[in-house]
Order: sequence, then C-alpha cells, then structure tokens
Amino acid sequence: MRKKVTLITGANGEIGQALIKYLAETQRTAILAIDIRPLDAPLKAMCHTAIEGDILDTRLFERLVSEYAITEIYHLAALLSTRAEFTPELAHRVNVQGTLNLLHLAIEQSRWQGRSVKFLFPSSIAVYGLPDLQTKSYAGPVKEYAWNMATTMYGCNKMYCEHLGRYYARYYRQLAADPEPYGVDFRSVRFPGLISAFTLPSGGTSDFAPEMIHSAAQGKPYACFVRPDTRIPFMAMPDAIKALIDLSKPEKSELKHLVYNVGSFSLSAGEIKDAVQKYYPDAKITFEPDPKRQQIVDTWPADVDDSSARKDWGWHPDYDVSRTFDEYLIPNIAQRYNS
Ligand code: AKB
Repeated sequence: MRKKVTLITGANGEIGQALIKYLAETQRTAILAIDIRPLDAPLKAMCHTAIEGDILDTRLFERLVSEYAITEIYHLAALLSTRAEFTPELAHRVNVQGTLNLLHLAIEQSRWQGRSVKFLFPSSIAVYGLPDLQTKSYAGPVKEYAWNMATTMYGCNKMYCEHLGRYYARYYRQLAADPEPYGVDFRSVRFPGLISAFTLPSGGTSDFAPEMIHSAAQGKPYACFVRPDTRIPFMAMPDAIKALIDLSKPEKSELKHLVYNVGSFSLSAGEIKDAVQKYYPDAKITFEPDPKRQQIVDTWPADVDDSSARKDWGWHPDYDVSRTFDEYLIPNIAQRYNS
C-alpha cells in the first residue's frame, strides 16, 4: 500500500514552514516535504518524510509516484520577484518547468488513484502590471481579470502557471483518442505581500514591510528601498495559510473560478513605518528608494478586489492591520529576538 500523503514543495520557505506547522497541529494528514535545502530538525519532525530535493529532478518524482499516494499538493517552491530578475532563465526553469513537473505528477497520481489530485498554487499580485502611478491610483482594488500585464519574470511565471493549471484541470490531452479521465483539481490564490513573525523573507520586492518590522525589533536601522507613498496589499502569514486551507475545502463544483484574489489590508510604506514606530519609537527608519525595485512595486496594485473569493468560498481575513501588529507580529517578533 502506498502511504497517503500531502506533498509540500518549498517546504523550507516562509509559506512552507507556516503551512507545515499548521497541518501538523490541526490535521491528521501525513506530510511529504520537499525543499532544495534541508529542513531544520523541528520542522522535519512534523513531517512523515522530508526530502532534500529539486523540483526539476523528474527521476525524484518518478520515485515518489511509486512510493506514495499523493492526495493533495501545495506547490510553494518559487524564486520570488527580486531574485528572479537577477537570474530570469533559472527563475523560469524553477517557477514554470518545476510547476509543469508537479502538474504532470498530479495527473499521473489522479489516473492511478481514480480521482483528481487537489493542487493548491500560490500565485501573486505580481501578475498585475499597472502602467503608471496615476492609473494605479485610479484602478483602486483590482479584479482578477484586470491589468494582467506582469512586468517581472516572476509575475510572468505566475500568470503562465495559472493558465497551465487551468489547462491541466480542464483541457489536458483534449484531442487524445483516450480522453483524460481525471484532470488536476487546480486551485490558486493570488497572494499580496506576506508578513511573517517567524521567518524573514528572501528575494521578494514586497519584503520592505517585514524587513522594516524585523529590523526595528532588533534595534537595527532600516533604509526602506521604496518611497513612503508606495502602497500595496499585505497579509499576515496566518491568513495566507487560512486562505490555502479554506480554498482546499469546497467541492470542485462549488468553485466558479480556478484563481482568486485574496486580500487583507493595504498599507503605504510610510504607514508601515508609523505602525512600527508605535511599538518601537526609537526605530531608525529612513527611505532610500532603489529606482529599479521601486519601478516593480509601482506596477503592483494598491489593493485587490477579493469579492469572488468571499462569495464563492467564504474567504475573509482574520487579521486586519491592528490585529496583525498587536496580536501577531509584535508579541511573536519580540519573543524571537528577546529570547
Ligand atoms: C514578492 O515580493 O516577489 C512576493 C510576492 C508579492 O509575490 N512576496
């Protein structure tokens, strides 16, 4: 008998670590974790199996298909927007070919299991590309179908992988003599900038928010790489996990779309500074915009319209700005740096 597992790629990443902790605490699912880097011991102990592996290694997936019954996949591995701009071809390989490898694994598992494998995919506000600040201001909270003009390799990758997911869900091998019996049960949320109290971001262009907060908590000065007026949507990491879990629950037939915006709160970098200095009045926070990274964030929307997610599967965030700082970030970050 193959062991029934939930597969998590990017297990060592910010979302991966938070998801493993949540699943280990709340669900009976056995976790098969994959990351290019070894998992820390406490995280590894929460998993049935933790593999140090590459999502580009198809031989690894051939082995996994023979050993496990993978009922659900959370495909979190990715090179984020800033890092991807230094190695765009590598980013494409990891972000797109890696996702294709996982979708193919899901199809093979769906055939063998006789039912669709659930495939949760974190997309991003990076798929949006507002042409200028005036349009960004007028656009307000954007709908899923608006301004899909990504300006980064990462945003292009996420947009294309949304389409790949739709293809594997509804049109895979559509002309074959033997039609595909079960497509992949692909489900995706477009995340805003995520802020974790327990991990530090790496390689994102929305990272100025968590970097500012964690620097203040360590008493370190922080030079913010965007202007104070720069506004994008953000979300506390617990709500990101809630969105993935809540989207995994409905019957496929209850979901009108495969891709949904999810939002929580929209803040400018200046407002984040004010919120941080409420708790760390001596925090030395300056603004030294990096024109190239600024240009990327200026194409991202000030906010997202998540009414479809609220209507179709009851999405609502648990953490608004105040609760994010008061109950989640400040107490946990203080513990992290003062223990
Ligand atoms: C990034 O900054 O690249 C990510 C994202 C907004 O998807 N955090």
